[in-house]
Amino acid sequence: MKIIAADVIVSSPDRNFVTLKITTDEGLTGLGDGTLNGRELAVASYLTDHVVPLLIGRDPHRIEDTWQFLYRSAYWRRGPVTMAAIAAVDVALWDIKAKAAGMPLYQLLGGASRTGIMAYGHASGRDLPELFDSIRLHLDLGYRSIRVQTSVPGINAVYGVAAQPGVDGKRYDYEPAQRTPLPAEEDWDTRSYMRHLPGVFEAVRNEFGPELPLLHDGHHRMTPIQAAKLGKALEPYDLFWLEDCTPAENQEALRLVRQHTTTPLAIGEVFNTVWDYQTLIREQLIDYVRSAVTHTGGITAMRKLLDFAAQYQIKSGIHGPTDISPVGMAAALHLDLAIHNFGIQEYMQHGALTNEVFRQSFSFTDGYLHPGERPGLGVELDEEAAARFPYQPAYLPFNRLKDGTVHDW
Ligand code: EZ4
Ligand code: CO
Repeated sequence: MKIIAADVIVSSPDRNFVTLKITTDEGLTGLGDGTLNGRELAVASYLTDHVVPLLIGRDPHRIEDTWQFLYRSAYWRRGPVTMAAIAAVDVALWDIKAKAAGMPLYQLLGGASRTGIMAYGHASGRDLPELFDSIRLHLDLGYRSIRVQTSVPGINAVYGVAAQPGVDGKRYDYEPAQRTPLPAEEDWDTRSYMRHLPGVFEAVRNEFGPELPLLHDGHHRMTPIQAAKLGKALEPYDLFWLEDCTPAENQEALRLVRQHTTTPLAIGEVFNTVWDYQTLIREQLIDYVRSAVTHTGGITAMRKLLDFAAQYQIKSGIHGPTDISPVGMAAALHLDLAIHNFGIQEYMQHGALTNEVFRQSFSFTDGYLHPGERPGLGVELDEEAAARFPYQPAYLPFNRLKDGTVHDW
């Protein structure tokens, strides 16, 4: 088999997505996701201008060789743009291989290790009644694990808080990228946040009881000692995890956090290779790996990363916001089903327009996802629908402190 075409499709139904479609001389096609929120066109160009010409004529079955070729022949290694582009190719090739085998992809990864994939959803509120409503809405949607994000008195706009939770048919969850010509400016104060958050978790536990798995995302905003203090303060509320408590480019920072708290730690949605985790995994400084298949070099690289993590009883918590396309989500679900050290899967539901462009075949029943039994990833791209939604510039917001200093968002 030979690759005869590779097309990059940028479409913006509910938001921007970068999709790679690889076509073979035998008529099989494969899809890969290269969406990098707010920097989509950089990946599209990397693929169109620098990768697609290298793919024509290659044997699509040689996935490992193609991965190594793209990674090493560029000379310039790592980085979100490069690794998203490699991921798009890698996932498209796995889609083709599984279609050629006539099997759902998870079968080629070793088969199912479980019957369903536990998912968590995003609840949020500006105050406790709104937060409780949002948690109830998510329980009604079938979620059995819930991420809790809250507004903070004195801060105007906080990451993760949906403006209109569950009303009038609008999105019930949080979509951070905004179709604005400039990034939106939000504000932040770590001391107010740290004072407010434990009381919110206490109230949620009192309302919903001790069993419900609760998660929280710190979104890289604390210093190590602040993160240690927050982790300790949240211990009575038995979190499933505290995510991205520090920026963690400095992996050693997590040593300090770890010495002070038994709250489980999850990190890595902005990482893109196993090297970003080397100290974190070897020294057992985290409990969950948060990378997205889409941003970490695809199935091939994620499998190696998660196998490394497994040696230390560290589990998966694959990134699954709406800025991962249905193609990237499907790749995550096949991997989740196959690996032994599965932890939990983030699942924000895509909007109606996105589902018009991407025909998905996964299921979500009683809180558990399953990728389905179609050969390959199980996702089809409707290119005519995709063409109806051209690219629209959109940016993630950023934070400034009260004195104007730029802060992690
Ligand atoms: O802010 O994917 O845990 N989930 C997250 C996400 C990220 C977005 C950024 O594009 O932190 O909501
Ligand atoms: Co996060």
